[in-house]
Amino acid sequence: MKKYRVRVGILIGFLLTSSMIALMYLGNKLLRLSFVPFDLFDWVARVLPGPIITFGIDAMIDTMIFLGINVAEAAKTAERAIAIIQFLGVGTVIGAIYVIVLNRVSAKPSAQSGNLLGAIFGLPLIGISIAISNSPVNPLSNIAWLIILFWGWGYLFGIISKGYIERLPKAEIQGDEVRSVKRLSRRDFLITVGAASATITVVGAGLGAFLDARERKKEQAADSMAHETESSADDTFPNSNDPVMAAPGTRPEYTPIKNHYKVFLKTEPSLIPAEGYMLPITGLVDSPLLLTLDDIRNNYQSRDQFVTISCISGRIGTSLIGTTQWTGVSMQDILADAGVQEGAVNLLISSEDGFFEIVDLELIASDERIMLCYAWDGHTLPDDHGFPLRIWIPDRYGMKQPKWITNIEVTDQADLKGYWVERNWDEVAQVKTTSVIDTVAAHALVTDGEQQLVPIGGIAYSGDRGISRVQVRVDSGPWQDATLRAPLSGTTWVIWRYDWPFVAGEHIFEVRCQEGDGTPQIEEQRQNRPSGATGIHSLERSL
Ligand SMILES: Nc1nc2c(c(=O)[nH]1)N[C@H]1C(S)=C(S)[C@@H](COP(=O)(O)O)O[C@H]1N2
Ligand SMILES: [Mo]
Repeated sequence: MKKYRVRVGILIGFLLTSSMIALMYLGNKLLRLSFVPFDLFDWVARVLPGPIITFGIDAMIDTMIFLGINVAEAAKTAERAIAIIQFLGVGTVIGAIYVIVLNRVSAKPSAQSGNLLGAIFGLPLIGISIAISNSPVNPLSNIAWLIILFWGWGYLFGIISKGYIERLPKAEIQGDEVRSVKRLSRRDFLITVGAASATITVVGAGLGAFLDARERKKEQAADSMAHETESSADDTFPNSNDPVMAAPGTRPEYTPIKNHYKVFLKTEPSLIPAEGYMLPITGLVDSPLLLTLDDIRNNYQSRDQFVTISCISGRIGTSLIGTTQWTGVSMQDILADAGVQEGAVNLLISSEDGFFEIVDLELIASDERIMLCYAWDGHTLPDDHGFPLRIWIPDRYGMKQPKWITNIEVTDQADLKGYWVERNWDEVAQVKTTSVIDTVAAHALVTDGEQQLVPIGGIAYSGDRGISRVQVRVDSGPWQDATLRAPLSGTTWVIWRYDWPFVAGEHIFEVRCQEGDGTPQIEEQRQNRPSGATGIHSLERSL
């Protein structure tokens, strides 16, 4: 029997899997059907032990920082690319195994064994996808679509392999004994298969990308309309009269929503349909509640708060931080309605994406600011940022503050841990006070008499503990006090600036700060894990 080479199986696996990914992508963009590579990736990320996940994320982020890539923007893109490569790898390896097994048992490839292969590849993945997918399409349609794809993949694997094996190698065709040259040589056969597969891949992926771009454009247009009508204009801000102006190049004090960092577990953010949404508040309560979004908006006193939120996994100088206005209702008011019973110690908050966290009831009782939030920047909470509801807890990193809340349970269990706490991140996750240099604005010199000054500026942030002092030093000289702009609130970052007497050359700029009560920020370099990064931020500039 003519041998079926493993590398041919690898090639066919690669081609067919690429085409399948392209079709899945198209199905996802056209009809919002599941995109299995992301589901597989999300599932793997959830079941792998915490240290491996953390190692993987760290390695990815270190690489990006090394390459000078904006982490906040690029991290998800990288994850998605890895997800697709992973899936492609699985399909290709399964193809190779098929060939190895056939050779072992001296069997010829066939449609039947191909079907079996498709089932082996597809059934576990269909299970995973149905369990974890973001797809809003009903599961039966998704299952049907995925069965067609995986079955087609396996069937084609079988018959393409069969066709390949039955064709004569090129060398034999060129020999004398060949009677009929009508049959393609193996090489030509593979080229035909490759061309067909490449066509499907390119057309599917291209059409999908086109639809995606169109959808995004629409969303952006809708977004910018929504946020233009809002009077985000600075003159309505509480600090609009402060004469201290940010140094040119400092990040905006109030983060445009589209630039706000996003962190979410899965490859894609969760989507909760507005229709029919209800929040159950259950457990150790006198009267369990089932609240609609309107109940929450209309039946409780609403409160607005300017808030800076940041991610515990950020490094010194992180871009995973942003400021906007949060609107919601005090958790105390809602719990008062439910009536917390004797013995309860924690809230267990669960989210659509499988995320969960606990909040200490004593903390809630001591801080009326803790809110169930339904709006950002005066508008319904954006999907990416947790629609319909998220919680705000002052002075805690984002990891303690679930988005996309689906359930709140009042519990007497004291030893529960949240999603990231189970994965060895800090249980309290109090914000570590930090200061960052955003700009050394050598292009925007100001003159003070004879002297030319370079505006240097950035932010300082301490959760809700205030900032009383920011200091800058150049080339390890003396620490100089910066000027502080009044913040939007006691729970946002503070914009600072320092006008430095210009001296040409290469310089190192450093910044440090103190909290409201004079407590200095921790200057010692500590990595983000487990409790949030500390250390002095510095910039090198040649002027
Ligand atoms: N349901 C859910 N909530 C979540 C997360 C998540 O992955 N799922 N990530 C948390 C983390 S780690 C951070 S830093 C913040 C980020 O909020 P943002 O994406 O709105 O900036 O959300 C928090 N809440
Ligand atoms: Mo985070």
